[in-house]
Amino acid sequence: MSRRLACFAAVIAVLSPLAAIAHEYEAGSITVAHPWARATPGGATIGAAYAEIKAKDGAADTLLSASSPAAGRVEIHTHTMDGGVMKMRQLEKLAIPGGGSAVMKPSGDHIMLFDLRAPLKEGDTLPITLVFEKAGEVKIEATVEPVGAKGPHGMDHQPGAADHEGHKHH
Ligand SMILES: [Cu+2]
Repeated sequence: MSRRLACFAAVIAVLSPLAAIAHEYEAGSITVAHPWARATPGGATIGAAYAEIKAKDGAADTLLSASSPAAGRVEIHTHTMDGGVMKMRQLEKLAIPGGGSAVMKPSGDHIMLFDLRAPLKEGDTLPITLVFEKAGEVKIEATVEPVGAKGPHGMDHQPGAADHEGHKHH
């Protein structure tokens, strides 16, 4: 049933640009597009959330921190390669370029949730508060997608600026 619903949602997103645009949060020069999180399996108490964060032209901003009533602690993370092993590292802040965006996605930058008070279940929404240097607090609701999902709303990737870069390997 949930699989059917997911497919149905994806079809609506394709057919109706409005449905896709609706899942965005604007505050000042900041837009947070398609925030989503992965469902957590079993008794896992750690989760991750992703989004594209855009800033208007000439209005660069910086993501300073994040919090959620659903988690004891929330950090901004990135993945780095260390001797061929992918590792997670905490970021003190994340730059949002003016006229561009920071794309948080699996295997890249992400919002890390520790001490989840309950498992994240597919179909739920996860409230997160992002704190920006200039835009201040921005409250968003991430959709919870299946365990192992690679993108929001049934997509196979995080939509955003990375679409135009091709597949770069750093
Ligand atoms: Cu992490």
